[in-house]
Amino acid sequence: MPSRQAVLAALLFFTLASCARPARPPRPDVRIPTQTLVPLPAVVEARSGPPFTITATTKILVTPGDSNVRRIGLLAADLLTFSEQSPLVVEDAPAEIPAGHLHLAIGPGQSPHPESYEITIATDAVSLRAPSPAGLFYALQTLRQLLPPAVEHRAARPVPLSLEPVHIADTPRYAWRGAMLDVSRHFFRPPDVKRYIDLIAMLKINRLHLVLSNDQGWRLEIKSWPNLARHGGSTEVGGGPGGYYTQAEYAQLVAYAADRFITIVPEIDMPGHTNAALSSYPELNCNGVAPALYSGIEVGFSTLCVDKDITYKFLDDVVREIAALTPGQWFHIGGDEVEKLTPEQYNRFIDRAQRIVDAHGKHAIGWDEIGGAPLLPNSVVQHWRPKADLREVAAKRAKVIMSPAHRTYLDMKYDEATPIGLNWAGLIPFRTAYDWDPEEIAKDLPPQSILGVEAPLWSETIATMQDIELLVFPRLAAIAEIAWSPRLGREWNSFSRRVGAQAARWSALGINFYRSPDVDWKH
Ligand code: TNX
Repeated sequence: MPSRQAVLAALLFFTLASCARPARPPRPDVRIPTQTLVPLPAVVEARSGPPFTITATTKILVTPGDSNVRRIGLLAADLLTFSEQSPLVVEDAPAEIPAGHLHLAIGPGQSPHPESYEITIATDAVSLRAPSPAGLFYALQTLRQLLPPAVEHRAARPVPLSLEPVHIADTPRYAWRGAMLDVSRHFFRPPDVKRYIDLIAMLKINRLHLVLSNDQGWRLEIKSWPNLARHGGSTEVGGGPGGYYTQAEYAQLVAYAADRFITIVPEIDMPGHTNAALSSYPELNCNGVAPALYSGIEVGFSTLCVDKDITYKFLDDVVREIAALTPGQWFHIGGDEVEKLTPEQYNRFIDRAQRIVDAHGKHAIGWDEIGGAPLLPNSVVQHWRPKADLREVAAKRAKVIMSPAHRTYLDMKYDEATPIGLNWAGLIPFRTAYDWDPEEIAKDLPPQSILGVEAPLWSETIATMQDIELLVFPRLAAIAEIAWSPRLGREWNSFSRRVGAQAARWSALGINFYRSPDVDWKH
């Protein structure tokens, strides 16, 4: 018989234990596999047994008949091939899957979510399964992080490659997992944008919002208004030569992103932030006089002439041409920081601009200032001002993308010593970028109205790819995990350990990441 004291102690223990900890979903196993995974998958279970070993005869077997799946198969072969001479073979999977190979399958799994996936690694077989190619692509990103970082050095792959047995079942928390790149303040050429796409794809980001116009530059060729790019694209912050994408180059970026399951979201900021357009066409100005090009970093001084018909003809042409080049559903109209209009003028303008976007088959997105204007049912609000009142947006039942500046603005400095970046929204050390949750910040919004999270990178102080990488890595990993991983089970100590494990891979990829003192970097 246990003593009365022991029974009481046990009772007390269980009572305390159950009070102290709210019910949590099962935590992913924190043995070897998860320690390298960012963002954290929903479920990770280590399995027993010897590892699966990749040899020269290992095949990649793919569900037949889908060119996207075959393409992902080739990416897998590229990742796992250890001899330049004999790439792993990619083949249509037979009805009976033989042992010894990797199987990439389209098929139903534990979750119907199209971006979900499952990975099963056993001693004699590896299977990646997803309801759609996007899920398979994410499975491959996870598999990549299960391989030693040395695989990133093509010529010096460790042989043999092996994978520890594990089962992963993963699905994203939010549909919108965005990164934003401002190519207007400083222009970035297509090779830089492609590298950016490659890097963000590793974190399962699925939207790239490109800011294509601003006071300092117009960055996309518009055939019906050629001076926009030719003149409006001819400078940038600091007075450099700027530049623009031809429509063919833009279409290539869209396709490059789509191959990595990233949707390009173009932004033409209006009615403010329009000096480059106003400088290109005098008739867009209320007084008919074109201002000079601008290469400073002030905001709020420019606006389209909202009472002229030509303004809406201009917008219709611009939106039509860009919409035709952009398969994604969204068109971002900016709408931020307008100081030269009355609220009535502003709201009327936003209403018309939104209808133009709608007429060209896209959903309008605007920065949170548009929350006061009438919104169409499909319009989306992007929350950015830390103190913005979201109650009106909630009442209008608009969907919201969360980009609170004091957490997600990648152009804020990490600390006083960061050589580039701004600080108007505060310093954002790495941990600050991670330790928050969209539902907590958006208390006035019903959780189901939160479409997802996006991290903007404004480029007033950013001129090179090295600059981009310094500010984006590691903070985008924090935003990606907030956007992808279940809220419960996500915590700083685990996250910082897993990010520390990326150091060797990021170094191998030549990423100029910031070695935040918040992390114990493994090399
Ligand atoms: C505010 S965020 C802006 C941008 C600047 C950025 C700099 C937003 C909608 N407007 O025009 O580039 O701050 O951090």
